[in-house]
Amino acid sequence: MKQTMPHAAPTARPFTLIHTSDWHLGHELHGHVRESEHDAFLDWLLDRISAVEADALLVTGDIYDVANPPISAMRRLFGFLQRAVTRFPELEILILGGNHDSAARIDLPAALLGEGRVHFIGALPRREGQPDFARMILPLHDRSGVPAACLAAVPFCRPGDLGGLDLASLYRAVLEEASERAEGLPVVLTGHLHVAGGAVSDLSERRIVVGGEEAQAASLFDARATYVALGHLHRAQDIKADTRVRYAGSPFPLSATERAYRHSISVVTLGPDGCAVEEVAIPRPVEFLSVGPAPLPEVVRALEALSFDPEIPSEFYPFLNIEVSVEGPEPHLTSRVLMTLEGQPVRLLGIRPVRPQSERPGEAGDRSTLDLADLRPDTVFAALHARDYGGAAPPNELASAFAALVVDAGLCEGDD
Ligand SMILES: [Mn+2]
Repeated sequence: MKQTMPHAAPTARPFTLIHTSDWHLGHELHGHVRESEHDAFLDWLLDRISAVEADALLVTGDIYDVANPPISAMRRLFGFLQRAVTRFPELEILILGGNHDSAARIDLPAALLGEGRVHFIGALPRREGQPDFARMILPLHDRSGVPAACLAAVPFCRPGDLGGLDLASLYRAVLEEASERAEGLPVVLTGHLHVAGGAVSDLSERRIVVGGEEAQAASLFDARATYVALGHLHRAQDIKADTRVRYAGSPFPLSATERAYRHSISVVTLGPDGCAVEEVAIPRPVEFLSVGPAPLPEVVRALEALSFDPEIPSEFYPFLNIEVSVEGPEPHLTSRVLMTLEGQPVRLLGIRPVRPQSERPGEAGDRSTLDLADLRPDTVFAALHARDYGGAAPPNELASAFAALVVDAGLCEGDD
């Protein structure tokens, strides 16, 4: 039997948590639903919880793809939680709000569940305008019911949530309070934000602000937290900091630019000497294929050479992204490609004409080559500002306000 201080007993099993993030339930890729991929991931995740005998599961935000997700997405989350608590009644679960989530929607089931083992933290808990530490700093129990870690759950914070604080002061206050309340137990801190130093995909790198917030410095976190579990960036990665800071990444590619990522969950063990992270790769049920950029005849040959499994169910048809190098207008490009693919078990994401010296989409330049789908609200805003104000870029404050507006309007998409 475990003693009252299991973390200090040499024979005790280390506290094990699974960190995963950015599920984006309800996501569609160019009109193709991802439900079967989510189901495959969630089934696999339940088996991993069992295999590693996890004490806790942290899902660090962007649970849903949009603030107003379809009922099917909510049913998927609740179905998963129901299976998880039935199979693992001692498992502690955190469902954290991200910038894509409606904080109120994430918080809603909390009232129903009370102080159980499933914690929903959508909005930053506040009391009389100030952060309510009692509701965001919680003990995490191991499977035998003994408090083994201290969770400081900070969700995605909109500027209005902070009650006059900035993010750095909020994190400072949370860390101070958590290390006090932890009474020697390891502190696990969460966040859903963009921390500088994190690699972002091509689509995100050009943004001035990400997710309505300027990128934050990694110095936000220090060694008072044994592990910092982050969400927002879709590529699994460590962030260089004074303690272990990690993005778990999303469970599968949410855009064509994410197809080369290694998607994984992070299995974190907390011991008296800190933490250890094991990255466990998630099997990818749907292939992401890419052809080009190459001239049309080469693209057609490459498409003809693709071999597909005719038995594959339609919801697992591979995704295919095509880029064709063009010198000028190619009126038959789309029909030629579609003809080649006719009847093939594949889901087309796009056929993009690429000019030899064309600039990257979304940047000022030859706008005639831009695809509507590639235009980003912030780059359009910057271009309009430059047109109307003598070529000047929008000042930071204005750009931030616009980005916050885009997030609130639910128009934010891409890598986070
Ligand atoms: Mn996000």
